[in-house]
Amino acid sequence: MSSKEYNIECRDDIIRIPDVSTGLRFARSWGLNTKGIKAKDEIIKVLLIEWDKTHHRPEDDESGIVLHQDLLYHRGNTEKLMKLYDKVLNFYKDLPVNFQQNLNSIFPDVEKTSKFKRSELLSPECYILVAGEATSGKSSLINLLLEADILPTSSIKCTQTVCEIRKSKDGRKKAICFGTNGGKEVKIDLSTMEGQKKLKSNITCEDENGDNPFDKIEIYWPTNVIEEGLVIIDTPGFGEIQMHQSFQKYLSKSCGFIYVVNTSNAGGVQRGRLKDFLRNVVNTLDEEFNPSSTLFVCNKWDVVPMKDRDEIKRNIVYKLEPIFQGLREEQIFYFSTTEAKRAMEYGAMDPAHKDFISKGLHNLFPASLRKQLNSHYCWLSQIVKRANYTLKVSKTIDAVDKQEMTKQMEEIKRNMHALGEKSKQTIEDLRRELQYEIIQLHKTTSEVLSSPSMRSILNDWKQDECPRPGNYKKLAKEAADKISSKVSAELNKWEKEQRVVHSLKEKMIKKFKRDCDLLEDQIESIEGTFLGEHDKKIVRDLYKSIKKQAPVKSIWKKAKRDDVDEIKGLGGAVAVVCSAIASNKQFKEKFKSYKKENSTKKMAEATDLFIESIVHGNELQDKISHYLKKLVKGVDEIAKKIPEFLKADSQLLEKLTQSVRQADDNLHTMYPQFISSGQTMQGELDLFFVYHIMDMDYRLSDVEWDRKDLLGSGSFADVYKGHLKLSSHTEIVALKYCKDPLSERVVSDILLEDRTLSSVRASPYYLI
Ligand SMILES: Nc1nc2c(ncn2[C@@H]2O[C@H](COP(=O)(O)OP(=O)(O)OP(=O)(O)O)[C@@H](O)[C@H]2O)c(=O)[nH]1
Ligand SMILES: [Mg+2]
Repeated sequence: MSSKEYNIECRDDIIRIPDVSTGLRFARSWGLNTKGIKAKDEIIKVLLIEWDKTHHRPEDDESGIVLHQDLLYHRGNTEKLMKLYDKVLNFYKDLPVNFQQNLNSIFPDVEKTSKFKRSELLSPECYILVAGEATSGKSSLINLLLEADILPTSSIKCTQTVCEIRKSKDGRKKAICFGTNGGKEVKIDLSTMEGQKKLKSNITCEDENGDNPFDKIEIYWPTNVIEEGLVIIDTPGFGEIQMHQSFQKYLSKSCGFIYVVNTSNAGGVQRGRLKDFLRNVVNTLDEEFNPSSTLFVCNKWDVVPMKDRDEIKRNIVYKLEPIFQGLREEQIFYFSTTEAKRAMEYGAMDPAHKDFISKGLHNLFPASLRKQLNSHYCWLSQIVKRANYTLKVSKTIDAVDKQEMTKQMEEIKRNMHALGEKSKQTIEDLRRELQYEIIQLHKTTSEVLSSPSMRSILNDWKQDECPRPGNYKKLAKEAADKISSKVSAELNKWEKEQRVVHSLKEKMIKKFKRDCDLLEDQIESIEGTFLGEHDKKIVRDLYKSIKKQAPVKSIWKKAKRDDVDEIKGLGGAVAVVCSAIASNKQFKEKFKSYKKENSTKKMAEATDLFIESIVHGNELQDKISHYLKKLVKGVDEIAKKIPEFLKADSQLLEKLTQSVRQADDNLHTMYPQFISSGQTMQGELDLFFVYHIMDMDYRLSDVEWDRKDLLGSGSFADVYKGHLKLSSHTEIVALKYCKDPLSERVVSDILLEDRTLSSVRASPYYLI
C-alpha cells in the first residue's frame, strides 16, 4: 500500500504509519501545527494526543493477561484432585490385604507414591519454556510480557544461562544466581539500576571456554502477568546442532512451550536448524509430547517484506507440520516484539500482540495446567482400574463350582507360565537381533564415511561456509557444529538413496510385530477368561493406560512412519557425536593458526579429524545403538511389563485359589460393596477427566444434525447422522447423544467406548 492510500481508522493505525510524510499529511489535514517535526516518533506523538482528545482511550482491562482466572480455576481443580486422592487412598486401604498386595506388585508402593504425588499438588509449579534459535527474540518477548526491561537483549547471542522468572510474593525485586557445580549463590537486589545491570552482566557473561559460571538464575519480579505457580523460563538460544545441556533438564519438567522463530532469517525455519532442535525436543519428550501446550511465535515480522509474507507463512506451516503432528494454525503467531513494545510505549496495544495474549497464552496456560493434572488422573485411574479388575475376577471365581474352578485355575496358571517364558524368549531374540544390526550398521556407516567419494564431498569447503576467525575455542565449537551438520546432511542423503535403515526397520518390524501382537492377544485372552465380553474390553483398556498409551500395535505403526526419518534420521544420530569433538585437544589446536586465507584447508583437516574420531571412537556405536533402540522403543517396556503382569496375575490367582479353598472366607459377601465403590470411584475420576482435563476434538456446535436423522438407539445414548464442519469441507459423522446428563454411572463406559473406537476405526471418530 502506498503512503497516499494509507488511512487512519483507529488509534493503532497511527502507531503503524509507514513514514514521516504520511504522518505530516494527516497532521495537516487535521489542522495541527507540524513545525519543526522531522522524526516519525514525534509526528506519531502529536497525532496520538489529538486522537485521544477526540476519542475515548480504550479501556486497558482487555490488555492485561487474565491468567489469574485460569489459575484460580486450576487451584479449584487441584483441590478436587486432592479429594480424589483421599478417596482413592481410603478405597485402597479398605481393600483386603490380598488385593492391596496385588496392586503393589504392579505399581510402586501405592500408598507412599500416592501421598507423595498428592503433596506435589500442594505447591504445583508449572514451567513454561521459551526456546528458539539465538537472537530470535526470546528475551525481548519475555520483557514485553513483563512490561519491563530486565533481561538482556542484543543482536549477537547473549543469554548464556537459564533464567527462571517468577512473580515476586513480597513485591521485592530480586535475583538469585546459582553457581555451577554447587558453586556459591549470588543475590542481587533488582530495585536499583545497578542491580539490574549486574543481573544482565551475570546472564551474559562467559569464561574463557565460552561457559557461563551460573547453573541458573532465579528472578522474582512483581507482575500481573505471571501468577504464582507459573514459571517462565528464558533459555540460551540453540546453535546448529547442540542443545544447551541445562535445556534438556527443563524439557521434561515443563508443561508449556513457546518457540520463538526468527522470520527475518531465511524465512524462519532454516534448513535443518529448527528441525534438528525440534527433533531433540520430540525425542526427549516422546510419548509425553503434547502439541496442544505449544505456541510458535514467528518474531521480527516487521522485517519481512509485505510481498513475501504469505509465502513465508505457508513455508513455516509446511515445515512444522511433519514434526508437530496435530499442530493447528491457531498455535502460530506472526508478530514483531519491537513493534508491540513501541505500541505499548504509546499506551496502545499491537493487534498481533493482543491476539498472542488472548488467543495464544490464554489457551496455552490452561492447556499446560491441564497436562499437569492429567498425569495425576492417569496414576489414580490405573490403580482403580486394576483394583476393579481383580475384584471382578475374584467375584466370578467365587461363583463357580469349586472343584471345576481349581482345575481351571491350574490350567490358567500353566498357560501363564508358558506365556511368560515365551515373552522372555521373544524379547531376548529381539535384543540379540538388535545388537547384531547395531554392529552391522556401525560398520556400514564407517565405511560410507571413509569412502573416497564421501570424503571428497565432506572435505570440500567454500570460504563463505567456513567460520569467521576469532577465539580458537569458540571457533572449534562452531566448526564442529558446521562439520556435523554437513556430515549429518550427507548421511541422510545417502540413507534416502540406499534406504539401508529403512529396510532394516522393515525387517525388524516384520519379524517381531507378529510375535508381540500374539503375546498381547494371548495375555488379554487369559486375563479375560473370567470376564464377560464387556469386561474383556476393560482389560484391554487397562493395558493401554498402564503401558502409557503405547500398546504394541501403535508402536509398530509409529515405527513404520517414514516421515520420522528426516527428523530422527541416521545423520542426526551421527551429528550428536559433535559435542565431544569440540573439546578434543587436537581438534582445538587446529584452530590456533586459523585465518581467513587458510580457512578452507583448516576446515578440511578438521573434517578429517572429525571423521577419524567418529569411525574409530566408541561413541558412534553408542549413538547408533541408541538410535536403533529408539526405533523399536516400547518393546523394552513391554518386555518389562509382560512378565510383571503375569507374575502379579499368578500371585493373584494363587491367593484366590487359596481363599476359595478356605471355606470360612467370607469375602464373597463383601464383593458387591467393593465392586460398587470401585466403580463409583472410577466414575468420579472419569467425570473429573472429562470436565477438567480432556481436550475435546470438536464442539457440538461444529456439527449440523437433526433429530429426524436417528440411526439407532442404545442403552444410554441415541445415535444421529450429522455433518461435521471442518475448515475445508464437511464430513459425515455418527453423533452419539447421551440420553441423560453425564454421570458417574455412565461416564466410564462412554470413555471406554471412545478409546476403543478411536483405536480400532480406520475412519475418524470424534468425541464431542
Ligand atoms: N526488528 C526486530 N528486531 C527484534 C525483534 N525482537 C527482537 N529483536 C532484536 O533481536 C535481537 C535479539 O533479541 P533477544 O531478545 O536478545 O533474542 P534472544 O532470542 O533472547 O537471543 P539469545 O538470548 O542470544 O538466544 C535484539 O537486538 C532485539 O532488539 C523484532 O520483533 N523485530
Ligand atoms: Mg536471550
